[in-house]
Amino acid sequence: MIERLDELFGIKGALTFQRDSHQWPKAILQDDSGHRVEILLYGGQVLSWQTPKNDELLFVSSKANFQRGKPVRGGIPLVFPQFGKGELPSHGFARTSAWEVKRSASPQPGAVSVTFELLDNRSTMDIWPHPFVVELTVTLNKSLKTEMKVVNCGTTPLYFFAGFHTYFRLADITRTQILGLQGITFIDTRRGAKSYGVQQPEALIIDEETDRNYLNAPNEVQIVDQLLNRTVTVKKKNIKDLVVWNPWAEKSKEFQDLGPQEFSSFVCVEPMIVNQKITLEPRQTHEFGQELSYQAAS
Ligand code: TA6
Repeated sequence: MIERLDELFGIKGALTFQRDSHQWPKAILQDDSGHRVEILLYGGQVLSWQTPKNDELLFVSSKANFQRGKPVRGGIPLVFPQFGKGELPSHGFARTSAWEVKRSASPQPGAVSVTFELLDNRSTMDIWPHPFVVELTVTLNKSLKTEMKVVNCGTTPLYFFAGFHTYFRLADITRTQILGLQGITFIDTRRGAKSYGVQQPEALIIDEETDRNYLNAPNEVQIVDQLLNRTVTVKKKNIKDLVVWNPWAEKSKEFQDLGPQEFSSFVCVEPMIVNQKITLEPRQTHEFGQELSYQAAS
């Protein structure tokens, strides 16, 4: 399989395929400035985004599950067609499905992109009786872009929520600021409650369990890691809302796939279609994405 993927989609010096330590197929992208990204075909999940100095910008739990049918905690889990808990598995089935490689490209010199595809299948139709195509395109060109395209292949309208549940690696969450949300209304969804608030200070500093859906959020926010002197910028496109999540110490105990102290090493900043579902008429398409970039201490 790996040889076949390399033969069909490999790009010399930019895109290759390997099996990870769990023997799961993954794509490895490298741009000409030495950035590196790894993407599992399982879940279409980015698990690593590294700087040319091999600094890891994403967080993956040391206790992450690598068992088919279970989500991998970390990197950029895809949310589709449901956000959170509901009739479907938490955050939908995209992140626990097998994606196929559809195409690869070098869109401009030094850049590389690979597109994965998920189609409806017997198991999705059993729980979500809608024919669909979802494409995920990952592009690395110093910045990291993840873009999804959803196509309604049925004869009735398709309703879905979706987004990118990105885990950003931090030196210490108490020395981290999230900028760009001042004045934005959010829903506090901790423990299922639904209370509203408005982001008062310019800098959101997380010092307790935080689970907020920021509504109609700005298209650009910054995550400032003061210890590492590194700022990551999250830009969203065609996505209205932004979720900020950290379970903190107590809630972390509920996750067997998260170490007890690991809450201090990540924050999830998630461009998310969460407050209003998307409605797609038959044969209609909806495209949306995020672009991640960073400034590091020289
Ligand atoms: O995005 C925030 C959230 O919905 C939290 O409420 C928490 O459930 C988190 O996602 C993790 O969900 P997961 O299904 O990946 O354990």
